[in-house]
Amino acid sequence: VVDVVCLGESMVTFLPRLPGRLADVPSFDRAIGGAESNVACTLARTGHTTRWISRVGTDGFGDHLLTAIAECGVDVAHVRRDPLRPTGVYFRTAGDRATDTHEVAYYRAGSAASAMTADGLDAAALRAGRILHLSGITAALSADCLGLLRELTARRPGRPLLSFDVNYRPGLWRDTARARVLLDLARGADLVFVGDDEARDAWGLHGPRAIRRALPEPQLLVVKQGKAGATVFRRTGGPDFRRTGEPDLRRTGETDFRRTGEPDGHRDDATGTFVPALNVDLVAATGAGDAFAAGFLSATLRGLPDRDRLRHGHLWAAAALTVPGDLATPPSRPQADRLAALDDTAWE
Ligand code: KDG
Repeated sequence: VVDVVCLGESMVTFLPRLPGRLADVPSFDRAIGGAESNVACTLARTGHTTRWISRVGTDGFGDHLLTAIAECGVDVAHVRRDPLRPTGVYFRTAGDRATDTHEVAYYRAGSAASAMTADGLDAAALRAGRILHLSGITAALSADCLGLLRELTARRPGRPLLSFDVNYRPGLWRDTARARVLLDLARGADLVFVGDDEARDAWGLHGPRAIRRALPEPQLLVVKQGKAGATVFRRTGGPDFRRTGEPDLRRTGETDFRRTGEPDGHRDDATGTFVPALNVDLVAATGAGDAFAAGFLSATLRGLPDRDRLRHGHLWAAAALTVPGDLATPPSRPQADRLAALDDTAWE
């Protein structure tokens, strides 16, 4: 069994050598990007088994993505090649560090990945993970991709634990009203990551509690609050957690169930668990959300308590915030465990 299967579009990314507007930057360095493959690569770098499922063109950019992602230790054997459609690419500027704003230019309309459908993918390979990780970016790529996400987020017996990062990308949603579909998709997941800024911009929801009220279904809801930190809400017991059959989560749930002593084993945690983020010198925020998700998922696979899951998320995000590209080397497991175990005062 693979620890985490990630599905989504990846692109060859062009990062500027110099700051400035897209109109002025003279040269770029090639890197790789793609929220879901970032999660797969980051997890693989710390020893988890991961698989990335997608489609790329038969062009050189497709070759490069496959090689680079496989070099991180990710299984890419189930990525399909499309001879008729290109691999997506995108360019971005270094942006303004103070405001963390940058320009992004996507060249991905009609890409190989935008033609992903459930029929065109290997269903057994998709289901083979303890966790299947998806993101809302896929929903914006095409009607086919939205259909695929709808299918994968449908609550069906025997599916893997479903992790969903909302990843609202305004540049991909011409019509903000359409982004409400991300809320429906998130409702089908067991574990959801969402930024409070994304929830405000895409759904008009303000603050962690309002988000939880609108999204009560996921067993775990993680609301990222930018530089302040993140809050996790957990629903213990109940049919959802029994259905997932994910061993570490079940163990945690049973302990909580015995402690709460509620007859149906169901308890909503209305306040959530908040953990402050680390203070870092920001280089580029791109990829930090993916690193956060990878850290949280790693700790989840290891059955760590919620507070430590958030701490691992923050630690891994800090590594990504301090490099220009999407991918950073996360702290080693012993290092991360040592830092996550520091007492609360060190984390304030
Ligand atoms: O999370 C980082 C991603 O946003 C970046 O790699 C590009 O996947 C990407 C996207 O679609 O924006």
